[in-house]
Amino acid sequence: MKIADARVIVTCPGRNFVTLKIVTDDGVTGVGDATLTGRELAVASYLTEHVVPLLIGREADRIEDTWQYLYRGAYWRRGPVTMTAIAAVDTALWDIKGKVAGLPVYQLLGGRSRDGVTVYGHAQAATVDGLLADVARHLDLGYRAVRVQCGVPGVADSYGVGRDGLPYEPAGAAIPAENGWNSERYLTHMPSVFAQVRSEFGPEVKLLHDVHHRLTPIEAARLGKSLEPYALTWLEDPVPAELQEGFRLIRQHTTTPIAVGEVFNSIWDCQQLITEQLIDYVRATVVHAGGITHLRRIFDLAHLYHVRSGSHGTTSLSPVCLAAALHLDVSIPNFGLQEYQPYPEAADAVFPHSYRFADGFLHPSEQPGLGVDIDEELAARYPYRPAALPVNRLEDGTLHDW
Ligand code: KDG
Ligand code: MG
Repeated sequence: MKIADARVIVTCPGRNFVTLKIVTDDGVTGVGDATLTGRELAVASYLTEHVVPLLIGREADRIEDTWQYLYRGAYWRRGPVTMTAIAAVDTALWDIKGKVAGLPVYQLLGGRSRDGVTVYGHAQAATVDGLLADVARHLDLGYRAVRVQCGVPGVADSYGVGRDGLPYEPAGAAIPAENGWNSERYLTHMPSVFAQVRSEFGPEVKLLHDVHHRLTPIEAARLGKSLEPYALTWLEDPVPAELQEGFRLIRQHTTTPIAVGEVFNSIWDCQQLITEQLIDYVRATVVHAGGITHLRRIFDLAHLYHVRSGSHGTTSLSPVCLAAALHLDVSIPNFGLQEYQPYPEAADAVFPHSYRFADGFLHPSEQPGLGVDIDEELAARYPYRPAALPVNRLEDGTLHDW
C-alpha cells in the first residue's frame, strides 16, 4: 500500500486550519492537522514544497520509518514549522493504519486505560461576578475541571478573557494586536479571585489557571505560594520555558502543581523538566510535537518520572488534532487532563467527527482510524484570512511575553 497523493487544505471556518490529506494507491485516506496559528502558511508551504514530493510512492504503513526519514532527513531538526508538518504526516498515517486494520487508533496504541477522557473547559470573564457565573455554567454542562481566567483591574488585556462575554479567541487581525500587561497588578489580584471561586464552588471541582508565560521564576513562585490554599490542579506556563532549569526555583518555593508544554515541539524541550521532576503535567499535543508517534514518546518518558499528560486543546488546533489526542489520552497510563474548547459551528461542519462530550468526559471515536475527516467542498467555501496572535507590552512600552 503506497502513498499515491497528499494535499494540503487551508480553510477558515471561523478561524484558520491547515490539514494534510494522504491518499493511498488503493484509495484509503488519512488526515492530519498541520495548524500553527499565526504561521499557517509556513507549514502549508513546508508540506507542499518539501514533504509531499517525498511521500509519493512511500509505503503508507511504515509510520516510524517515515517519521525518522522526515526528522533526520531534513538535517535541520526540530522547530514548530518542521515538527507540525511531520505531525500532520504521522497523524494521517495512523488514521490510514487504523482504517486498514478496521480498528480505532486507540486500539493500535494498546487499548483503553480508562473509560473516558476528563476534560477541562474555559471559564472566563472580565469581572469576578461574571467569572463565577461562567464557572457555574460549566459545572451545569457537566465539566469536572475548569480553567479560571479573569480580568485584572488596571490591566487592559488579561490573557484568556473574551470580549463582551464571547469565548476567547486571540488570533485577530493580520498585524498583531498590541496588548498591555502589568505583572504586579496581576499577582495582587489573582489570590482573591481563587478565594472567591473556591468559597463559591467548594473543594471538589478541579481548578486550573494559565499564566501564559508572563512571570519571572521568583514571581511565579510567589503566585504558586499565594494560591496554595485554593488547591489548584495546575498552574500553567508560569514562565517562558526556554530555560528549563529556571523551574527549579519555582519548585523550591511552592507545592502548587506546574503544567508546561503547549509550545514544545520535541522531547528535548521537556527532557530536563521531566527527568528532574520540575513539572507535574506536560502539555505538548499531537499537532505541534511531531504527531502521535513522538508525543507518545514524550508521555512514556514522563511516565517514568510521575509526570502526567495535559494536552493542549484549544480551537487553535483543529478537530483532527483533538480526535487524535483523544486516542492517546484514553490509552496511555499517565493521562492527566485534556483541554477542550468547543469549536465554532462552521468548523464542526468542515471537520465531521464522531468523538463526543458527555458528563465532563470526551470519548474518542469508535470508527476505524481517527474518526474525523475534512469536507473539502465545504472547506473551500471558507478561504484563508491572515490572523496573527497578539504581542504584549508593559506600561512603558517594553515588549513582554504574550
Ligand atoms: O494560539 C495560541 C493558543 O492556542 C494559546 O494561547 C492557548 O494557552 C493556550 C491554552 O492553554 O489553551
Ligand atoms: Mg496555555
